[in-house]
Amino acid sequence: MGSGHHDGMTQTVHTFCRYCLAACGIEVTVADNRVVKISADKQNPHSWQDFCAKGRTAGRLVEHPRRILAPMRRVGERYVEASWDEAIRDIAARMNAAIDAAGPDAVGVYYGNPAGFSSSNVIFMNAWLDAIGTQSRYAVGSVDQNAMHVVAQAMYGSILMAPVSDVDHCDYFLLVGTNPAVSAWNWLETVPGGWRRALARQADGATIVVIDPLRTESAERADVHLAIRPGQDWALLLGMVKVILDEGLEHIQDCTDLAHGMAELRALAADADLDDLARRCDLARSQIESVARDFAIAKSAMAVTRTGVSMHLTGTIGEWLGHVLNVITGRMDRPGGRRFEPGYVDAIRMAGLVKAAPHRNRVSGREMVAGAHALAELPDEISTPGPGQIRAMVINCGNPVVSGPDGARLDAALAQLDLLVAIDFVQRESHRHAHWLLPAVHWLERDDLLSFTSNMRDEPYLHYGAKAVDPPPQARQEWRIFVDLAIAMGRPLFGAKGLNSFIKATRTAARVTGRPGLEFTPHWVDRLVVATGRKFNGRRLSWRDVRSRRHGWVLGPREYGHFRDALRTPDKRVHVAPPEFVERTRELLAESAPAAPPGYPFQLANRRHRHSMNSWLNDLQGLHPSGKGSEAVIHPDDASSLGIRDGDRVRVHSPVGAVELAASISDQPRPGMVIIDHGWGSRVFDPRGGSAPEAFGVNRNLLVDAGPVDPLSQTPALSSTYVAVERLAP
Ligand SMILES: Nc1nc2c(c(=O)[nH]1)N[C@H]1C(S)=C(S)[C@@H](COP(=O)(O)OP(=O)(O)OC[C@H]3O[C@@H](n4cnc5c(=O)[nH]c(N)nc54)[C@H](O)[C@@H]3O)O[C@H]1N2
Ligand SMILES: Nc1nc2c(c(=O)[nH]1)N[C@H]1C(S)=C(S)[C@@H](COP(=O)(O)OP(=O)(O)OC[C@H]3O[C@@H](n4cnc5c(=O)[nH]c(N)nc54)[C@H](O)[C@@H]3O)O[C@H]1N2
Ligand code: SF4
Ligand SMILES: [Mo]
Repeated sequence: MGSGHHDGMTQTVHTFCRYCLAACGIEVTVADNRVVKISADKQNPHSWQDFCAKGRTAGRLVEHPRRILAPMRRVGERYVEASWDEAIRDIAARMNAAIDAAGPDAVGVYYGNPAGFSSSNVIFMNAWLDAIGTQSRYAVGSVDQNAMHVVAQAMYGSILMAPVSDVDHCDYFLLVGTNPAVSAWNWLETVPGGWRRALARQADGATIVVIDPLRTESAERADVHLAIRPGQDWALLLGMVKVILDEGLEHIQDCTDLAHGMAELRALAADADLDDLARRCDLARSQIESVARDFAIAKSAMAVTRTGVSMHLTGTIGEWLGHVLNVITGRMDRPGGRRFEPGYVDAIRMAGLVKAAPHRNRVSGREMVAGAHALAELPDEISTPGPGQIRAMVINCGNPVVSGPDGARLDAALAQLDLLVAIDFVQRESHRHAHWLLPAVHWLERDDLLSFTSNMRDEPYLHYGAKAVDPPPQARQEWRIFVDLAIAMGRPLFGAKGLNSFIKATRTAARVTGRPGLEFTPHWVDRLVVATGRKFNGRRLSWRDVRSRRHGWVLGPREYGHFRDALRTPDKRVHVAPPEFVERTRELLAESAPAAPPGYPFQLANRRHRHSMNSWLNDLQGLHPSGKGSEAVIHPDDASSLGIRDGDRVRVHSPVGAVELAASISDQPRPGMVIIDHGWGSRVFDPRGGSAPEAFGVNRNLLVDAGPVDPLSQTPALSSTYVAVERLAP
């Protein structure tokens, strides 16, 4: 078992929570291979401070009463347990048949957010996809962070160049589309306890500005809260850039030496009209002017943009202009701004080694973003006949029917597949048509070294995530499933001839000699990463040190001065006006100001809860005791004009779907907005017991049209969909 110590019958393991990027250090008390208690590891020098109820109750998911404990094969409307041999053989044969009939793209994958919290999952999934040679790759990015990848590529030269926030020195926080009081300070960068640290700065005189259509927990504590019209951050941020450039408040040195494209940026700002921008984002011109001036003249400042900016048809432009604000006011690589953290491995260089061939989808004609196609396109690629049609799929750590747009359409498409394989702990909404359910290993049951997020931490930090308990005997890590599938399909991992034979040889050697250590595991990759990683104090890290630092390891101080060197643009400058962004902004400026379409006067807003993790904890007993959490939150003015009272049943509908739920009256949303939390409406099935599925709330993404997407990030209007609301007869 992992690092820990015994004390009579119980054992204590120090590791970290892998639900979100905060990666809180935790102390797990274990008895008889069962989790007894999880608490914050206060000896963790970096990352225990966000510790929350999700981490505290992680043991309950491990012991989920409906957990899948062995491979299960669908027989009619039931599932029966099978051996791994049977599962791998059957899946491999059916996938090979699909490929023989229609080519490699007939086999596809969707991978979700938790895949990124395993050190081996994505690497070996890609090895298997490369073995097949399929381009049918779909990822969660298009309903989350693609805008950031697109902007990072265009401005800094790498999709992974994610500047970290230097919270402890910041005097002016401009937080746009983020609710760190609930979600923790993380999205491709993480500052442990970031919100509390920002509040500590505020107590010392710093200003916190929150831009959010909802009066969130973070907005409540802000010095300034601007309740912007959703999807219009680009207009506010362009207005701020304009004020700063017009009034000569920019950082001359960085605009001259660091930025490339200032002339184009100035031209764009000059052509925009501040009153027009103010109308678009529904803020007063004077409000835009004053935040712009305060931001520019603050001693130190940072703009932070997150999912509230990205989940719109304008997301990439909003994200881009947030970065532009930081660059032109001299906030990059300076105290209190956004730094580059080199970490212990150069993940940006590693990402650069992956050279995927450009690929366009046959129906939409769109290219991949960050190595994957958009979830919005998946239904058409399954249901449109012809070469390249997807016939077999794996869902790896995902619940796309709930997390993506127009879940009903995706559900109908998944039902048409010849083969659907789900790798998960429980059978959720997106897995209901699965032919095979494969039992996954929870992070409490596996070792992880998350080296590729090394650049995303706000200080050089390493933590070897030890497992706390052993997994159920039949559960398997994804890497093992993908390796076994490639071998059974007779297709070489990574497309590299000889690798499958080598892995098989290590297995034989381990069996014959009785030394399990000879068998290939992803730890070989971890060790290689550490052995070739950055030096600290002139020395490379040793594997033994990595394993022995049970509470996590802060490797050195936070340093400035690494940003310029990390840039991957050919001229080593930040490209502040990529032509495709400028062009798209001009298109937005030419469009008329946003207005609700006839019949759908409201906009659908979105919230996260401290006790939810996207769609996968809402069924956990104890975290949501009342089952509450799925309601339509309506502003009192709107409620009174619709004749809706607190607790009334309402129907919320859009041109693509409808949901029914209880109304809750609150002035948290802007008038004209209805909040329905994301992540609910996923049923949990019972493949072992065969009892009825349990339902938890409604899926608000059934209302989101998958048709229109941001052309740059391919993200749909998850947080600005127009809807109608009506009261249902009691
Ligand atoms: N309207 C709206 N839509 C949204 C969002 C929003 O705010 N509003 N948020 C978006 C964001 S930011 C995200 S990240 C996505 C999430 O979208 P997804 O990643 O598609 O969905 P999750 O809800 O995270 O579901 C993860 C699934 O993986 C399983 N799982 C967890 N750990 C493991 C593991 O180690 N192995 C395996 N095999 N399975 C595992 C869980 O049981 C669960 O079924 O949703 C997006 N969709
Ligand atoms: N408790 C909890 N923590 C989480 C997660 C979780 O599900 N639960 N998910 C994790 C994941 S996967 C991610 S990606 C991060 C996300 O972290 P954040 O991006 O901070 O996520 P949210 O808390 O949803 O905050 C987004 C905010 O944007 C606002 N917003 C919506 N539309 C607009 C708009 O047009 N303009 C502006 N300015 N604001 C808008 C919303 O009202 C909301 O308050 O959180 C992580 N942390
Ligand atoms: S879910 Fe909670 S405990 Fe786990 S890493 Fe995120 S903030 Fe920390
Ligand atoms: Mo996310």
